[in-house]
Amino acid sequence: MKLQTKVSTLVVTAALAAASLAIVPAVATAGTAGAAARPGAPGKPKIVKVTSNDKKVSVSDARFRPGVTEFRVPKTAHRNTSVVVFETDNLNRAFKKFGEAAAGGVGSADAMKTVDRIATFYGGGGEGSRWQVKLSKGSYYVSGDNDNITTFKVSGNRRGAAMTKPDSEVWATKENQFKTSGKLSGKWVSFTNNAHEIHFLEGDHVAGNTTSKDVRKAFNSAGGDPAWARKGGFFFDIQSPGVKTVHLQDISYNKYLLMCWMPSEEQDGVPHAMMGMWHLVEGK
Ligand SMILES: [Cu+2]
Repeated sequence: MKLQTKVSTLVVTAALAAASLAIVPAVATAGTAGAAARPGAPGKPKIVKVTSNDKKVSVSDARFRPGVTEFRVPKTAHRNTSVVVFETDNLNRAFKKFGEAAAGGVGSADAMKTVDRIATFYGGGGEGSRWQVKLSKGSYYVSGDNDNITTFKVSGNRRGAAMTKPDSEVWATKENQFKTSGKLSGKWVSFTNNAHEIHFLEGDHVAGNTTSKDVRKAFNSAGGDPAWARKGGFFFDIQSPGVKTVHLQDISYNKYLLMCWMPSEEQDGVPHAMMGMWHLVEGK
C-alpha cells in the first residue's frame, strides 16, 4: 500500500478526458415525485441504488422528493473506483477545471477554486458503500467508472425523514484539518465538511503503534510503503463545504490514518494531506 491509496475517481477521470462526457439520463420511472406529503409522518430516507460498470452508471430512481436520501452502491466496475453525486450548471467546465486542478500545474489552485464555485458535491463511495445526505430540489449528476454520468431530479414536497444518528463523527474544520468526536466507531460514521474547500475522507488502516512522527517522516520521504501501513480502510468521496453525510461503515481496526488528497485551492499542485490534512485516530 502506498500512502496515497485513493483519489476520487472523479478527479482521476476528469484529468483524463473532459472532452467526451458520456451522459446517459436515467429513464424516468413512476417514482414518488409529487406524491402527497404526509405531514407528521417520520418517514424513512429515500433509498436510491447506484450501479456502475465500464459502460454506464445508473440510478434506481430518476425522480424523487427532497429530503434525506440514502445512496447504496451494490456494484462498481473496479475495486478502487467510486461514484459521486453532484450538482453543477456547467458540467463541461466543471470537468475541465477539475482536470486542470488534478494535473497540479500552474493555475491548478485557481482551477480548483472554480470547481468549488460552480459545482456542489454530495459525497460518494465505492462498491458496497451506503451513505445518507440531504438533497434539496434540483437536477443532479452521478459519476461512475470511465467518466460515465447519469442524472436524476429531485422535486416535489419534502419528506420528513431524518438522517441516521452517527455512532462517531468526523469534521473537516475551517482550517482544512480533520477533527473527530473521539475514537472512530461504527456502524454509522458522519463526515461534515465545515471547511471552505472540497474534501474527501480516506481512512487507512495503520499499525496500532503508528505515531504522528512516523506519518510526518513518510510524508517527507520519497514515497513507497511505510512499514506501518496495513491493508484495509474506507473511503468517503468528495463533499462540498457545508455538506454532511452519514456512512454505514464497519470500523474494525485499532487505528486509522485519516487523509484528504484533494488539490488545494491555495497552493498550486499541493494536495491537502501535504498541507497537514491528516489525522491519526483510534478505532473500534
Ligand atoms: Cu481536502
